[in-house]
Amino acid sequence: MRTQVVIVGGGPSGLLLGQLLALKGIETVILERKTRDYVLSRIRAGILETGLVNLMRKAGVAERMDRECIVHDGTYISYENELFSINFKELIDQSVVVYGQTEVTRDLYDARDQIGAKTVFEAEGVQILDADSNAPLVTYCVNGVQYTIACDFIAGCDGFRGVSRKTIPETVRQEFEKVFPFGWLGILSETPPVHDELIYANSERGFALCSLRNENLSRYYVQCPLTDTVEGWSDDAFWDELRSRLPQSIAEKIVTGPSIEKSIAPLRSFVSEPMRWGRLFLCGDAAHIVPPTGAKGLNTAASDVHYLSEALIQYYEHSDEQGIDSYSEMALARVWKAERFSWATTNLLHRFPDQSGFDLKMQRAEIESLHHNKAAQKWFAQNYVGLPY
Ligand code: RFL
Ligand code: PHB
Repeated sequence: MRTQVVIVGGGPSGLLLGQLLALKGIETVILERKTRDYVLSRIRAGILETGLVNLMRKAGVAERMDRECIVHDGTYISYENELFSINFKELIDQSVVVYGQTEVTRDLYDARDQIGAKTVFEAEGVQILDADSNAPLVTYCVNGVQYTIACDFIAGCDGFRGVSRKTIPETVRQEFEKVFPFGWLGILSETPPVHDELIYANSERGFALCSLRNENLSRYYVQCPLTDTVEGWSDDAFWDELRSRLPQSIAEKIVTGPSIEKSIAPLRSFVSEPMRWGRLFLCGDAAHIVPPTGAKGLNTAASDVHYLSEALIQYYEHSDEQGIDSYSEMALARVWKAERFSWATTNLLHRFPDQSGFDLKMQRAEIESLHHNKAAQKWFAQNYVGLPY
């Protein structure tokens, strides 16, 4: 088999890239390790920057998103019993939208079905061969039968635990990592959200986040030790803990109900450089991870997809290699800014096991500056809605 671009990973990065390339007549094959239902059952991001919203429109997959998404002109931050808002619209005349990653992925799979592009599910043992030559190959197995695809390029969109990044030799690859000493316990519940905008809470008992998917679907998180397990957290214990971390006026309005999903995610900052090796390009979580505090993961994956799709289109339409040559540098410049914002908001809003009295005073001073200083708010707003690309 032969195709122009093999995309390893059928998550949002791989699917969006496939769609943008298909619009220009560039043929792709997506190799996904799991089933479609499995990919669609993962509850992850909820906040989309304008950049991603625009890419969805450019890819021709925005119809349902434009109809169903909820526009948020700002967000709320609480510190113990105080609550204040940062209004993006007033500060920088921009906003973000609430539309779940599950929905983004579903829309992209539906669009891929419509164009009849090939997606292989349950592709096992994917291997990328000769990526540093002009004739790379990708091999994989389905039901024990091995297949080989010859291609021009490979897009490694296979997430943090995929094979693509590890294909880049250790002599070339440099990894930068910070693992935070806590995770997020998240639940999804079919209850009306407590607030119409998100609330990021720093409390004595740790961080909490009130988010949502729609008017009857709430998403809440609490910071928890990495040793905690989902089984160890009953729904009642979760609701009690969440309430204890929110200002009283909010806590008393929480509508509780059974959780329909409950999971624990560790928090990590991670970047692998470079994002290109020969004809292999890394995209999204395959190359970088952010702690979810700034809602940047999926959005940073989207900016990679933008740079890579433009580079490949430039190559196929004009035989111009300038875009593919500068991809890694362009993508990484924006990645590091998102890493900085996510790291800074994580440090600002969580309680750390070894935090001293001085550290707490510094956190409080920074939150107060965000509360009262327009310049600090503007910096936060610009980063939260997403830096331009
Ligand atoms: P994904 O989504 O991990 O998809 C990778 C796909 O590759 C497949 N795969 C393989 N396929 C073939 N062969 C292999 N060897 C393979 N290995 C893996 C996997 O099955 C999978 O389908 O990466 P992608 O596409 O780069 O997308 C990245 C986003 O998923 C991620 O950044 C966000 O979910 C992060 N994130 C958030 N991002 C935001 O922008 N806003 C948010 O509000 C937000 N909230 C979150 C989040 C992530 C969270 N968790 C659970 C980590 C909240 C949470 C709790
Ligand atoms: C979510 O709704 O899942 C969500 C929202 C904002 C974040 C992280 C996750 O910063």
